[in-house]
Amino acid sequence: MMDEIQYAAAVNQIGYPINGQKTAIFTEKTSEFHIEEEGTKKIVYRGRTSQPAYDQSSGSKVRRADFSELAKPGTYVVVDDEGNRSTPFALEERPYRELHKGLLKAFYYLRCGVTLDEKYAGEWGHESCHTKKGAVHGEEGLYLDGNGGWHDAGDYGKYVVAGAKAVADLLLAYEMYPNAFGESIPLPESDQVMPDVLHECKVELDFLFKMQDQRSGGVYHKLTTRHFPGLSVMPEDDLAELVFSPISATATACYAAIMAYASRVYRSYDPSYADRCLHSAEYAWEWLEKHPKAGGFKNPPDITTGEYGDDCITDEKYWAAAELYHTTSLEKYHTAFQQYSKESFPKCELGWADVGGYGTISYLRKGKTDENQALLSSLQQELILEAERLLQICEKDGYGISLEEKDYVRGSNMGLMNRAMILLFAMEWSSKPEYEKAAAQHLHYLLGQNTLHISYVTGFGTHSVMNPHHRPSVGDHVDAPVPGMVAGGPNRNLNDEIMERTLKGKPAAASYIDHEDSYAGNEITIYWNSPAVFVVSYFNQ
Ligand code: 9MR
Ligand code: ZN
Repeated sequence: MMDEIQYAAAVNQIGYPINGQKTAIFTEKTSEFHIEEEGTKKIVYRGRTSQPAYDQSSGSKVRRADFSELAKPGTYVVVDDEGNRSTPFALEERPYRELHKGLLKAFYYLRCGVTLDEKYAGEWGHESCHTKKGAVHGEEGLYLDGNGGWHDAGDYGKYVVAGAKAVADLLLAYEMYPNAFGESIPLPESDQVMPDVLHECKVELDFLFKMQDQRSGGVYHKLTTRHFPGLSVMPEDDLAELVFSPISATATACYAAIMAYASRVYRSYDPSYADRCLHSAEYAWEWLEKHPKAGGFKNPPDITTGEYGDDCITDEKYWAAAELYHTTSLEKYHTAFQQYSKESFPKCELGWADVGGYGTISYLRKGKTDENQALLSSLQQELILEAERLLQICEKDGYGISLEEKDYVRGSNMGLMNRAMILLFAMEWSSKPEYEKAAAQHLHYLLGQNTLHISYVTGFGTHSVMNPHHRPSVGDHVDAPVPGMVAGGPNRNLNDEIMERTLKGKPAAASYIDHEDSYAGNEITIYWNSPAVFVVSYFNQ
């Protein structure tokens, strides 16, 4: 089935907004195509494809087609001139409503420390997990509560820098595109007062509070077992001792940033919660001031779970200063921000390690004050330049996205969604329609318009990821994976055994196997879902 499909046009398997850009990608042979209504087979559109062009990342020649003119709602298939049929897709006013809720619901499925009831979790429910206190590494006899939050990924660890990126994307999505969040998912906490996305982020924020050392303000890097459990171990059966890894500067700075940000967002719903967020952010900042030389995190010798190591701490401090300044308008944070901004690090990156983009966007969104004109415009300029650079890559790419061959590395789908975010940020200061169109291509790729014709979101699309490297999806005896989760995606470095064994010699964009053992290509994480929520929010307003 999969082989057959790969000769047909690659499309966004969910669909396209009526007023959006609609594209399909063909192999080099097809020059004419038509579009049929799925049920009646009535032909509603005929078109020609572009000339074939070599696409470096997929190692093949492709032709593009744009059928944006077709604006009649319905379910369609694209048929090429040899009769090959694409998967069906919808043209609708808002085709991503369910997808948007599904991507957000994934965070609910990743909740730790609570029972996932059938009422909300359906067949993917499980008992509560990881509820015991954790031992503080290096402090004999000290045990602390670390209940709650989200499991990070395919594993059950809880890592501060990863959580901060995920919450930042969700809060940005909510603040920038609130209309996308009108519908309830629903969650156990859903009420008519606060949008579900803020309820969900609160789950993680409430956990993050517990990661702060009350004696110093510093933040423990992570809370995990010492080693990863087996792949089919359900969360409630993962009973090894939990350990708070030592405080790190990156965790502390990301914590200060996300708490300062949260305090703005939650203020109108719960002022005392907002105060608590801000006080703890400032306390974390004090720790950073007292430990100017603190370096990146390294796993202690007895711990082998994810390291989330990072030697450059300037971007984390830059982000923290930006959010604290944005929230408080205090000159000391502005001074610090200006100071850090002079150093050289990427100012438009949105990863868990390179967080400069969050600092930049926070500063830009605060807007004009009396003293900051020059820095404001230079950062704006930098963002636009980055968007322009990405646009140029899109123009050369066969699938219209901004990943180059070298960018298909572990978590390439995060790179994909992060770059779409940058294009959408740029729209705020230079509303070029090309930015929006390019961002849409990134989403189309994620949902099936790629060389493998696969939707990288579990449960969404005709051919979507079925075997993610995600422990509950492996261990729960349910055939279908937990839905709404974004897989890491193609990774030309083939960093796991199954990739190494089965994908040698494949082009970069085809370096992917839908296999549960493929942690370097088929894992899911909170911070691969979160930028997808952001991007889908834009297109779901
Ligand atoms: O995605 C992360 C990758 O970039 C790093 O090289 C790797 C090693 O630290 O960690 C990856 O993140 C994993 C984390 O360490 C543990 N949870 C699952 C993450 C996704 O694979
Ligand atoms: Zn858990």
